[in-house]
Amino acid sequence: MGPFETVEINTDLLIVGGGMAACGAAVEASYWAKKYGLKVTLVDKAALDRSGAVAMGLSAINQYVDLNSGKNTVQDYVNYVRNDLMGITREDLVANIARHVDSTVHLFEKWGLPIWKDEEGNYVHEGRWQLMINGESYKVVVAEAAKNALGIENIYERVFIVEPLMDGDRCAGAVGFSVRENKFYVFKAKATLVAMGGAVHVFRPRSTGEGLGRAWYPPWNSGSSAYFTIIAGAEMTCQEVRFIPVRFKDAYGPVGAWFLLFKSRATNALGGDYMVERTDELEKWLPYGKVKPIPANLRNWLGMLDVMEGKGPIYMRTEEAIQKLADQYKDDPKAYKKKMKELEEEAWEDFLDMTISQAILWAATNTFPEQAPSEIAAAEPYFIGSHSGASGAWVSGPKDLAPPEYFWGYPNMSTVKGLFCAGDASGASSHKFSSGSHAEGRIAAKGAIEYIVKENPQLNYDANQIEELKKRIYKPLEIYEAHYKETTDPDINPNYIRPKMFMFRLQKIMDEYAGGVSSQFKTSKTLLEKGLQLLKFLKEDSEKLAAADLHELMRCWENIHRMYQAEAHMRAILFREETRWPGYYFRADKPNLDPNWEKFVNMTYDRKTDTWNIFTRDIIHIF
Ligand code: SFD
Ligand code: AMP
Repeated sequence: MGPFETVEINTDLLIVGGGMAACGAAVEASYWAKKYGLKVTLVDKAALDRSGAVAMGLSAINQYVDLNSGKNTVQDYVNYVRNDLMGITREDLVANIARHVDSTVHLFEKWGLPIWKDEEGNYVHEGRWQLMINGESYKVVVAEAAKNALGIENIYERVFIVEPLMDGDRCAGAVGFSVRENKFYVFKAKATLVAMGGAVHVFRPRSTGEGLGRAWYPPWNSGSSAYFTIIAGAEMTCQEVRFIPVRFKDAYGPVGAWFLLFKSRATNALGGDYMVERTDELEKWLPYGKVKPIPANLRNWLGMLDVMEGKGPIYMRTEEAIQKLADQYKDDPKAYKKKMKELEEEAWEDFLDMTISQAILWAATNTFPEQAPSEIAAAEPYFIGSHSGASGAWVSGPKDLAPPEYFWGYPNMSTVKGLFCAGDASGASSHKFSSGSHAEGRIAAKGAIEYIVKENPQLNYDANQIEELKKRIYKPLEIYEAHYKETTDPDINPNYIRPKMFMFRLQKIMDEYAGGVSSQFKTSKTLLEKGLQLLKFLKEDSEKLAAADLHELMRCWENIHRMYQAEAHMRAILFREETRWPGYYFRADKPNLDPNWEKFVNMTYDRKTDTWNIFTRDIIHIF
């Protein structure tokens, strides 16, 4: 392959990623950039219309605080998030998003997103914070607004960003390659906003050979945000806080609409309701065992205990929930029939809007949700700072809310100058979901423009450094080309490892040593230490990754990104000597919650010496 042309783009603000946070950033940055005569550029590995987690659409907006109604306050939302994360939360960041998220939702509606309305014209709530939407085209609607704001000439699609460009301790842009053309991209920027989503397929998924690629979160979110920020030297936080969602088994359909809108129960195979039968267990996890709603990880944990006792499978009682809702109309046969039809439609639409494969699985297994329950199960771990996990970069809070310890100049700037983060890329501010990620993208973009205007950094670029990066990034193509003819089967070769095999090795390590599905989410100091040893060998072998084409080259780099997320995770779990989120992971050698560990676990990585520095930071309450 090759030669590879080097394309240089000079800009003021570079937005890396094209998902919810990046689209929010694009809209906000364009507004301020016009005012100050600045240039904003966006780069996405895929196509904006359907890239990222919202590719298939969504059926709910999970964060809407509804401040205008007077029913909820910002503090209510902060309390909810803090409790759900067992106390580990940056209140300033959560509050900042909560006070801005409603306006983002109103923008979505203005741009054409259909939000369900009741007879009085009010939004239909799924739960206290969630709104129902007809969201199959959610991402298309949000992307269109971003494209209109930025101008198509400022958007680069199908360019995979590998890593940051640095000027000393400042972030000075990013480098990557086109996955379709022989072009190496060098983006030189005064500020860079990272929004490349979370990480999937770090752990072995439940769906392996037969359904590989099916996961709850998108498999193409491969830890690029984490890698980019770690390599830049940014302080990271909550790397131990993975998210394990309970999902409809095998096609990973979300459960929120069932639990909240349909008010369904989940029961074990014997009909027992673990949320009722196991309330005693919650006493062990006080004070968080007694909060309402019960934290997501504890809800998981109660179900897991049933499975470990042989009471599985666990079922979502769809048939019971639909029947109960329809029964309210049972005195009027016509109204009853109409209601049943409506409920059936809502049940199917929930998945058709968001996780089409779940609807396909229902069809393939002759499942009628109004007649029979469906199996649910705890999925493999994901790294997602925007949902019920918290991993990401440690970022500055807003001046008016953050205590001095949490403020260093510009909202959402990481500890690296000029490097901003939002959505899954920023940590310790969970439960932002699609809407809050968009709002946080807007906050971060405004902060980044302020940084450019105030500091106007004059950056230096080392041409040799760029040439070296280019060589290193394309190296897997050279390795393959040099050796693939030496064996009959190009998959098996003593000179290289292909990215799929490399990913399987990573997933095996994580699954068996860091508490994946097959280890029932349990791990310990000794297991983690062994896992880290094996990861070291994998890291050595990453130098031998080989790619047959540009697509496979992307797979190579995706897996290197995943590997760094994996290492940060294992080191953080090892460091936190307690079990704080039993339904996310269980440290079998430290089986209790320890109030002394009500702290953030943060870390930095030094690339030159390949060493990690891990430490704690205090939780400072602002409410
Ligand atoms: O039901 C590179 N989410 C839900 N949010 C809601 O508000 N409501 C729901 O109903 C939600 N549910 C749900 C959700 C997600 C999924 C997959 C399902 C169901 C099935 C969560 C939100 O979607 C999520 O919180 C946000 O999308 C997070 O936003 P952000 O911007 O942090 O991530 P992204 O949207 O995935 O975008 C990532 C972008 O980065 C690009 N990218 N670009 C260049 N170079 C690289 N190396 C890159 N790596 C990645 C991607 O292409 C993408 O553009 S429910 O389950 O709760
Ligand atoms: P999910 O589909 O599981 O991602 O959930 C969507 C939203 O509903 C998230 O905000 C969850 O925290 C919330 N949620 C899901 N199940 C429950 C439950 N049983 N109790 C309270 N909130 C829930």
